[in-house]
Amino acid sequence: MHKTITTPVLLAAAFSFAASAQAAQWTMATPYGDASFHTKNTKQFAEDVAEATDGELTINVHSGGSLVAHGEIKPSVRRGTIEAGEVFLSILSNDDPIFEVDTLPGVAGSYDDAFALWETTKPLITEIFAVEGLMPLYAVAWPSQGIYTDFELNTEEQFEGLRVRAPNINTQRFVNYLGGNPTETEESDIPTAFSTGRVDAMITSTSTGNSMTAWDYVSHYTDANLWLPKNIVFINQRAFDRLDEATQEAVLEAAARAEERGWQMSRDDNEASTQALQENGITVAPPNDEVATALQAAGDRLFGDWEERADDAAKQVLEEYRNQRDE
Ligand code: PCA
Repeated sequence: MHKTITTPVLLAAAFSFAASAQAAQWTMATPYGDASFHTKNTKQFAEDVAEATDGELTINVHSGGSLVAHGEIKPSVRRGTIEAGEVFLSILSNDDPIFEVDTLPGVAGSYDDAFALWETTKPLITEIFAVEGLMPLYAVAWPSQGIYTDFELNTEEQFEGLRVRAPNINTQRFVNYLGGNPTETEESDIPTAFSTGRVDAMITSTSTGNSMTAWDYVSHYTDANLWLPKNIVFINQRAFDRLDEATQEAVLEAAARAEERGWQMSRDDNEASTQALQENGITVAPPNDEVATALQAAGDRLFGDWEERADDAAKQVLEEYRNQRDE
């Protein structure tokens, strides 16, 4: 008799032990390698969450596109195959033109402006993600984008037929307008693209030039300050809802810290990477007048394109950002 009463109690106690021992495990994918400051920041975020929750939530970060290819990360998080992901925000431009507003020339050319653009676009981006059951956690800018070549870039004609690696569709359009031949290539495939002769040049940041050892295949970096595109980190809403309140709070808090830390890391990495490029023999210089004029003309066309594609909500947000910036 005694036994039949105590057993269920003991079982319940054992079960609750088992439940807390079975802490949540999330899988997260990012296309960027371990040498990228973005990945370092994201891994720190995962560590912060594990620490703050005492291991109740562990996030396993798979970097370098090793688990899920870049284009599959958002669909995988949406389906819940993985719980979290990081992508280059502007690769989502086919879903909505608001996602590529940070790869347009003349919109935000400094870290302060880029951050203000993020703050202004965040509510709309969050809304669009929510429709798919996704929740953005934070976004961090790359340093501004420039042009890597294996010659000194000083005339407009040099763009003619130049095979340029670009990280998204918008940058490909830009290359087209300059007269070049764009190829979309993942960051991790950059060395192969050069070594197999598929590309002669690339558009990316000092950071990616540094982490991909650009000096192995190019000699010049034209610091054109085209735009400061962002990575976005997001999670599956259902996975988040399954966490208890304290764990949810810990995730949001760690995300806020990751965002703040990440923007500073970007600034610092830009400086360190510029130095690394130079130390490894790359000539870093701003565009001359002729090249700057050509970039401006291509940029104007790119912007015109975007305005045709963008819906009223996206245009309105851009307007809001501009009004704030120009105040
Ligand atoms: N590095 C990434 C995105 C932008 C950047 O600076 C890349 O080139 O793929």
